[in-house]
Amino acid sequence: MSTTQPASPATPQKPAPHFPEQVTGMYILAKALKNVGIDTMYGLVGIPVTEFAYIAQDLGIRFIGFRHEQQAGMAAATHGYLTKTPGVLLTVSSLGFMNGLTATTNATVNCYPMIQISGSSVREPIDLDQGTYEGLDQLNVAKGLVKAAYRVNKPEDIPTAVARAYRAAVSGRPGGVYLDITTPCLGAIMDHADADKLFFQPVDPAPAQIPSPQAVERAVSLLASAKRPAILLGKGAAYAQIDDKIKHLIESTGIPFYPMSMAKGLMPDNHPLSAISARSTIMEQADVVMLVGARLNWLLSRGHGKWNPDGKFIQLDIDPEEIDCNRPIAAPVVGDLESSVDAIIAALAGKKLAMDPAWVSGIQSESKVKNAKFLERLEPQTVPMTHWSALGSVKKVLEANPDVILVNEGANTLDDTRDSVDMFLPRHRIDCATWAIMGMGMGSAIGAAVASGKSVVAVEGDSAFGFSGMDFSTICRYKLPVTVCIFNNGGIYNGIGVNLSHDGDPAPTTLDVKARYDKLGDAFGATTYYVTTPAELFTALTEAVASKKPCLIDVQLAADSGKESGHIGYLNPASLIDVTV
Ligand code: ADP
Ligand code: TZD
Ligand code: MG
Repeated sequence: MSTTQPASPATPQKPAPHFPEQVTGMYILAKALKNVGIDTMYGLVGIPVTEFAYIAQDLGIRFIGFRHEQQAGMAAATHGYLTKTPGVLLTVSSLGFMNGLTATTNATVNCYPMIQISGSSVREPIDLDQGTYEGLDQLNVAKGLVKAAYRVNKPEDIPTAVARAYRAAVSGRPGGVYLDITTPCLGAIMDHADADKLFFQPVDPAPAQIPSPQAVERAVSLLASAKRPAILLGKGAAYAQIDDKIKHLIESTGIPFYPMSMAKGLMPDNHPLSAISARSTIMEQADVVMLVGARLNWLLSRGHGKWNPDGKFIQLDIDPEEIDCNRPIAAPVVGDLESSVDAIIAALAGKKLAMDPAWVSGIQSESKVKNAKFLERLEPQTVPMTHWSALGSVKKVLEANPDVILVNEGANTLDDTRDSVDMFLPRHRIDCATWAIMGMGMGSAIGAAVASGKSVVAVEGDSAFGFSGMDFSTICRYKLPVTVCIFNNGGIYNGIGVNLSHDGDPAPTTLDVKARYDKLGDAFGATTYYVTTPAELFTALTEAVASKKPCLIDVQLAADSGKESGHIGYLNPASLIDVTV
């Protein structure tokens, strides 16, 4: 690692600072990031951030360069989710910033910590709307879409700005933070010795937030009085990395648990207390439900619909504003999950639970019957393949490799994969989550592989893959152990849509059922497969995972496999009966 600011192929044509006595804002920014522990940056360079990326790389920050900023942002967000430290996204001004902002906003919605750092053009002509290069009032665009947004105009403010962005990303409810750094600030020159005095380590950036003893007592009394209690685990619980405490809470009480999609694996899906196959029973019959890092949002019918109208909720969350937002919460426990779960475990000690033993045994026998029935769905070796026959093979391979991280997006491809593939380890399933966005696949797969060093399999609908497909090249360029399976049924939901005008154009949902996606992989030197039977898929995926190299598997499905909107067709306008969702 060099100790002076290095020159780069992109060194701008202006008087250079005298090294090593002087440094630029770019150097201070890289040093400030390094100083707070940032070791990886995802991004896409150009004016005015190219040289900064070179400097950061030279200072030992790994730089993963993408084809599209949105994917770099998805990678940063996933990095943040898996590590509890902010993932960092670097973008250029205007459109680069806007492309990345989608991911930063999505991270905010999903409570993933990340920092988008964007260069921005000279302020004066932006403020006077004089048509400067890539001119956009980025700070004001970002505000309202992210958890916090700051602009830095002076190099001496950079370390403070980085510390503030870091704190904002990881403290309280985590989220996306925007850091705007103007071109003059990046290029400004300071004495090295003066700059060195600016760096500091933020103390305790994500402080514990201890729940009040009364709140804990109220929650525990309610839980203990329940005849049919359930614990609902969300991705906040997975994020908190308190896996042993969650296990202890569940196993010591014997209360059945239901995991939301990304909380699958926090407790093994096949655990005797798993109620994953008894969702309706939990909703309709539980008398007390304890939400642990899960929001009562659309994914849970916002607490309405099927839910037992007389049921009561306990909610453990770090954000006090989340409480009561859809349904009255009888026992809110506001605090960080580690402190809250600790306090609840302590307060439960010696308390007798009123839980009816028939509640657990009922859920267990229901699960047994349903699981056996579900497996029958995956068994037929149907050719051409359906989502189910393909997933029969994917399930076998992934369950034999439980440490592989599964990334998943699509409609039927999402819903059916989530329902088929059991997870056994925490934070091993990453999907399109709260916003159900398409276009997180390649970015999240890259972020997961880089942040964890583990192998990743991305199971992608053919439409979903299209949103981020070009960044498969990034997987290849960085030689990541990622296998991408594209479930090609030729369309959004399926490939049998009919154009009602019959003018020869494809239907709105129709894509390319005959496309050979494997050839895209060939272009970038990946190992590729084109499979048409479950047996071929099993062999290809087994080989691909074992290779720990970039692989792409084109999984040819029948065009009529899949239904409109997967499992959430009821949200379409024509069938939106329950307007509460
Ligand atoms: P899911 O989609 O899995 O149901 P959500 O994203 O809706 O999960 O909910 C996650 C919740 O977890 C958010 O309300 C967030 O405030 C909360 N949360 C995240 N991290 C923590 C933490 N460390 N402690 C307490 N609550 C947390
Ligand atoms: N655009 C964005 C950014 N997010 C979206 N969710 C959509 C559009 C709408 N949409 C869905 O909700 S799922 C989906 C789209 C376009 C793709 C479904 O098709 P697929 O999966 O090929 O990925 P299946 O297996 O064919 O259902
Ligand atoms: Mg499709």
